[in-house]
This record gives sequence, structure tokens and C-alpha cells, in this order.
Amino acid sequence: MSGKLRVAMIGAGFMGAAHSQGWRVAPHFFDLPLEPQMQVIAGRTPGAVAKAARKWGWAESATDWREVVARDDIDLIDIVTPGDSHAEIALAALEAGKHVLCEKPLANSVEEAEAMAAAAVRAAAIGIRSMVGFTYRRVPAVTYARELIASGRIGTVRQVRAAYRQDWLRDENGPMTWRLEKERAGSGALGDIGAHAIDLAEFITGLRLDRVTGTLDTIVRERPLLGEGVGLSGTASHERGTVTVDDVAVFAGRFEPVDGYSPIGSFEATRFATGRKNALTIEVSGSRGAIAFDLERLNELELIDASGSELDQGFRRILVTEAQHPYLAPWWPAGHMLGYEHGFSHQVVDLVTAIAEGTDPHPSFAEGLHVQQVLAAVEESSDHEGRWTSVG
Ligand code: SOE
Repeated sequence: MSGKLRVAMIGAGFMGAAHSQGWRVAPHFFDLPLEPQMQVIAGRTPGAVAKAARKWGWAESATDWREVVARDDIDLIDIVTPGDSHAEIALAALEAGKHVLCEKPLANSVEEAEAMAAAAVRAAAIGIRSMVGFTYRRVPAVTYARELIASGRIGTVRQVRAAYRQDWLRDENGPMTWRLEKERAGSGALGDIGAHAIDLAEFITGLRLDRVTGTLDTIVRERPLLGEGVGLSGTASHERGTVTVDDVAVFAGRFEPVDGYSPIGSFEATRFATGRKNALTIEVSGSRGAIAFDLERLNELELIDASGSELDQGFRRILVTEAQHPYLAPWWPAGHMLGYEHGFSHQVVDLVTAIAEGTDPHPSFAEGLHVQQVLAAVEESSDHEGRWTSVG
């Protein structure tokens, strides 16, 4: 491969903007072994995708993703479409010998995720790399939390509490979107944001869930359909659509045993947590301490070292902005803070580095399949009065 990595993006929505920022900005702050070239972005609507290309820095725009995947001047396909097209696009791209970055969750079903993971293994055998986009792993405080736990700083992990709370569906008159249709999204809060909580809990602790018990609920079952040609903020039409996914997911999980004990986790994913905008939180309780993280305060990590005197114990706030902290050195001096968007640059750095070094990037499609199996187990448990259900 030349010194360039010629990238194509399939999809032009919110994640398209976030991923484009990563491709555009990362090379200006990190010394990458290959230079990403933002070649073409593909979307459904010619005018909208041409505008996205201009705004986000793509050389070309297109409306036929199959033509883009077939081009021999493209090395990597970045999939940022709704979940119902992840499998089709990823399988075609891997078959065409393209590296693939695919947004989370990996797919809309375990069956699709299994096919994608198998194709990724075959492609890796000939040097084609693939990654799934759980970008919160690449928030410096999250990677640092993983390092602290791996070093034994909080002792043996006993309990994990992970939640992802948003409130953008709180208004029952909010309109239907593709995220509320099972055929498009696969599931609701469970797969969209619960997947992040699952991946985060396993990434930070290094543990894997092997059984779950949970329940799903749809709070608002019908919503107004948007009128023809009316934007999201426009007045909804009088017709109503049926919500076919969960609004709230609550579940417990057992992790694979460590030293004979299976740590237990409690999880929540909701879009009805009034006042919580993007609150992905996790707390890991260990035998000698604990860590706590909140995405709404993403430069901070709370740590308690419970090995000392009871008299002066307490969670202390660590500002994770030192040059020695993960990913920080190329950015700003300590205390100048990073934001939501920086994780997408870090994702580009790790993917491009893996491709250049000929190694498999993480999270892999196999890790994405495991998250899909956890999601499916929660759905199965909920369908059977919350019985404990094995993962995979
Ligand atoms: C909407 O819930 C959403 O955009 C998710 O789809 C993203 O994965 C999450 O990072 C932010 O919220």
C-alpha cells in the first residue's frame, strides 16, 4: 500500500459528521504511518450528500455504495449507516478487499454479526483489517481506568454498575425516527446505547459477561410521523407510527469467574431519563478500591484507594489531561480538556496504525459479535419473564 489510505464513507448522518471529523483532524495532531485521504462519501440523497462532502471535507460524493465499494482506488470503507445495512455493506467491502470500520452495534442480529465476524477472520488472513466503532474506549479517562484496574489498583473486581441515560424521547409527541423501527435499528435503547455500556464494562474490567437477566419496556408505543418534506424540527403530521423497539432496558449480568467468583453487573439503557443528556456512567467496585467515570465529565476519573486508613478515605477526582495519559500528548497542555469528538480521532489513529503494522485492531468484529450476543440474551431473557440467559 502507498503512504496513503484512501477512505470512503457510507452514510452521511450524525455519525458521518463525527467520523469525518476524526478522519480530518487526526492527521493534523498525530504522526500517522499512513495518510488518510477522504476520497468519497456516499449517501441516499444527492443534494444532501454533496453538501456533506463539502462541509466535512470529502473529495467526492456518491449515491451508490456498491459502486464505491467496487472502486479500486479505495482502500477502506467506513460504515456509518443505520444497523440494517451494516452486514450487507461490510460483507461486500471485505469481499472486495477493503479494510472496514463499522459503527456500533455491529449488526441488527447475532446471525448477521456471525457472518461479519467470520468474513473478518477470512479477510484478516490476507491482511484486510476490520474494527467496530465503540469509540468511548478511546476517551483517555476510560483507557486509563482500564490500566488502573489491570494493574490491580482497586484489587479484585466484585461489582460493576453501568448505565447510559439520555432523554431525547421523553416527549411522547416526539416524531418517529429510524431508531424506533426494529427493522432499521435492530433494537432501541438496548442496542443503540446499551451496547456502549456493555462494551465499556467489559473493556474497563477486562471481564466478559456470560449470562444475563433483564427486562425491556416500550413507554411510548405510537409517535407522530413527520409530514412529507418536513425537517425533524418541523410540525409532525397527524398520522402516527408504531414504535417497535424498547425505550428502556434494565438488566443484571454475571461475568465469567475470576478466582472462583463471578462478578455481578447491573446495567441500564434509557432514552427517558429526564435531564440526562448523554450520561454514560460506570462504577467498578473492587476489594481495595473503586473507579467511577461519567461521560458528561469525560476528562475526569474518580478513584478511591480503600487500602489506607478509614479516616481519610474518599473518592478523589483525577483530571485525565496529562501528556502521559492515553492519547493526550499530541493535544493540549494539562487541564485544557478534550471533548466527545476526540474519541473519533483516537479511533482513526488506532485503526490506521494497526493497518500499517499489519495487526488486528480492537474492538474486532468478534468483540462486536460478543456484544450482539449479550444484547440477544437480554432480549431473550425479557421475553421469558427475566430468566437468567446464557450469552452466546
Ligand atoms: C443516540 O442515542 C446516540 O447518537 C448513539 O447512537 C451513539 O452511539 C452515542 O454515542 C450517542 O447517542
